[in-house]
Amino acid sequence: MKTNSLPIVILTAFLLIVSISACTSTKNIKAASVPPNTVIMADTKFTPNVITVPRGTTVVWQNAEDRVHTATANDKSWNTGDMKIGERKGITFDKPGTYPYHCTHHTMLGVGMTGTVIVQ
Ligand SMILES: [Cu+2]
Repeated sequence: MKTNSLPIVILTAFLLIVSISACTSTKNIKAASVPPNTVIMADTKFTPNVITVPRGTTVVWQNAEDRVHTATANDKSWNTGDMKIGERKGITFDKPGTYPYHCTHHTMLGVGMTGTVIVQ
């Protein structure tokens, strides 16, 4: 019995290692292909969490996971609305300032999925 199950254990371990390395390389490709002034929505986080841009820049939010997210100004002055996986939406910032925002679906009492746009 034990001798027969050994190849299965080895095969399972091999497949596990292959799938882990596949995940790692996918992440690397994603990070390398992110355009400038883009905030990725993944793992229920905004990445980068704080983005600094010159005035007149269009910041693009890109949802990279299968959860609906929004980027919504805390003062409600701008809002991407609901975004599904693969969607990209841009907001143009003409006035210098600090713009804290959040996802309406994953924030409670100001804690959770939050970010900041700093316009210089
Ligand atoms: Cu969200």
